[in-house]
Amino acid sequence: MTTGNESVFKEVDLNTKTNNTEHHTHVISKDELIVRRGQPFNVTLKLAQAFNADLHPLSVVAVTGQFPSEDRGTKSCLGIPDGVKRSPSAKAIWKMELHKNSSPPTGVLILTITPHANCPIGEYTLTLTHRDQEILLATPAVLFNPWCPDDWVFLADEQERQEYVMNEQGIIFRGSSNYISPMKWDFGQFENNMVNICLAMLDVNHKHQRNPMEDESARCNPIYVSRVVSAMINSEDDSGVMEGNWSSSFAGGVPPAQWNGSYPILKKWFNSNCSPVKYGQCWVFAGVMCSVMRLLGIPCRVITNFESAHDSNKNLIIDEYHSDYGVAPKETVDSIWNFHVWVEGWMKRPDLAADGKYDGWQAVDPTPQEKSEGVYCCGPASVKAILDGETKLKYDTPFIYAEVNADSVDWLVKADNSKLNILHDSKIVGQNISTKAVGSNKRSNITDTYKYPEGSEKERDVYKHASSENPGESENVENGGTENQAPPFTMRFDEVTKPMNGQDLSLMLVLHSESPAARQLSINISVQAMRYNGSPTVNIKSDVKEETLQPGTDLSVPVLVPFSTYRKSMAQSDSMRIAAMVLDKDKPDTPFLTTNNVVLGKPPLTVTISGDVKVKKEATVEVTFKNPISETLKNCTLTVSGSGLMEEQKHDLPDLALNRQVRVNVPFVPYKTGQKVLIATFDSSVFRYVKSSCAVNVQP
Ligand SMILES: [Ca+2]
Ligand SMILES: [Ca+2]
Ligand SMILES: [Ca+2]
Repeated sequence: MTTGNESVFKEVDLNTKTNNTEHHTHVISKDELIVRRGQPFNVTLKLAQAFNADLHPLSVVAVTGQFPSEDRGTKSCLGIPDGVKRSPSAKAIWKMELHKNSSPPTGVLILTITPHANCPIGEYTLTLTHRDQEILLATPAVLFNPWCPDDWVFLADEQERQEYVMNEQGIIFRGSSNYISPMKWDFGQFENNMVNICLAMLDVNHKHQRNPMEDESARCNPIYVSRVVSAMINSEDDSGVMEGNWSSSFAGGVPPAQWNGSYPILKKWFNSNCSPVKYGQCWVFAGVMCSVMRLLGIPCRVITNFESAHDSNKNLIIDEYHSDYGVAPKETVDSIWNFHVWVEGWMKRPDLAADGKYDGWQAVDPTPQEKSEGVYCCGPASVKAILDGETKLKYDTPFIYAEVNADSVDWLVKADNSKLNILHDSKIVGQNISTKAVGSNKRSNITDTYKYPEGSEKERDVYKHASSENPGESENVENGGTENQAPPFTMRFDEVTKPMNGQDLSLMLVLHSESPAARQLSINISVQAMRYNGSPTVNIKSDVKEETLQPGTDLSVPVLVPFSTYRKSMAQSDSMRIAAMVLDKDKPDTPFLTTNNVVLGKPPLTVTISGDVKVKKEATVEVTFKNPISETLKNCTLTVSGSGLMEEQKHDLPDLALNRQVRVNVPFVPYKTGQKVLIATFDSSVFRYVKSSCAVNVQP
């Protein structure tokens, strides 16, 4: 017989190491129980006496959130034997069984507990009752489970799960469609405290503030959770993670191009009581979102779309205006970005179709661009729905459809304010849609998952369908413009040498005509420094040339932009837009336009680690950079970081004269084993954010 004061419980063992390993969460923690839904975990309970289920049953109540409710799936009542009373409309009921290795006569019980495959994610409290006594059994975090066929985020392929859930390193592609440049990104989703950081993000989200009971219940749904995360990554409307800045001044914060990974950003946000971290641009927002999604257990990848349209007035057309004869161009609300970055999350979409037609990758975009239901967030939009032009389907499908497949219309605004349509291009928007390949650092081109091939009849059919279905269409194509005919000659830009920062830029404009007559042409070539979001910063130069185009032969017009001419303008810019406006003197009213976005390459930064690297043993990384220009580099800094390897370190370096090389040795002590990546960034007055990286295999 037990007296009132004697505990009936002797010991609880959460078997954290084994459970976490089986739930693929051992990389997050070996001390705290972190499990995935739809999959059992074992807790060992030692009782002071023999266990007889019929005489003295045992029950467990699992709850999450502030208002646990069986009907909302935020409370589950379990028992051995399973005789517990439940609400008749209880949702997402967990399971509990006695493991066969239990020994009831000696009071040693192994409880096999399975969170329902559709239960809300979050931190749970499990309270156990036996013989009128109660103990706190466990406080596991429960995450989504891509390994569980019943979970909406189930992903069948193990290699893909390793990439899209477990990989802490990735690549984000940037540049322009002709100059695609890979950048290492350190997701660091399993770094210290990430479970708390990501769950805190759900707790401070605007929907939770408004209705915590409903919000906590809705965390069972990856569609809901990814939409909430897309709102919370930006600081608009809420206490989201990051403030965007597309200006040329980043005072009071870190310039977006300086970040190398998500964890320093998320940690800073969490430690500053959810004050926004300054500053982000699209790839930073997307990189941070991917980390949060992977940590929560939603398979996720970062996507880059080149020549990405921003269709502000939702008519699936990008109107751009060019000035003529000194007329200021009409302010453009639409724009085409050199590139734009978002993420895709992998999940089922039973809300869109019963047959699973729209399951799979869903585009979600955390960059604050347009409000959706009153808040800066975007998606999830089914990639399959975008491919089919099903713009009626939620969420924000017309916006993402336009990013990858709007038509582009260029207008010339004349002195009398009339507009002339100089280019209607249905092929330019949405080029080389890219993501890192599974299991390698290669680039995978996934353009065909978003649209049918440009130039195909199917692509035009889908465009027409998308336009007719588009629920948000506010404005049709502007009238008043004169349709232009296809140019009677071809135009393209060729590289003479590979464009490199620090060297003169040399291109060739090549024109070709097959028509019988020679043409007298007036060619206006302008070079503008641009931000990657399509906004011009400075006019670098502009030339007018008179040339004769002979039938059947190429006319090559050299374009030379000396380093001394572009040096200052490009320090604050991302690309150079070279545009040629060509007039046939016999038809002076119909100019033709061709453009090319050039992204300058950067001089090399070398990062090397020699010898074996062991966990908790000091290692050294060597970083070298040589100044290739005849000018002293000032304000030189070196930043090194890498999750599992070191906290971010920033070093100020001396000025660097011509032909001088800087060599820096940075010691570090790795704290996690496995394949890691060390990223270094060199910054200076001329060469901004030169990045390089080095793979590190940290041995036990
Ligand atoms: Ca926000
Ligand atoms: Ca538009
Ligand atoms: Ca198109």
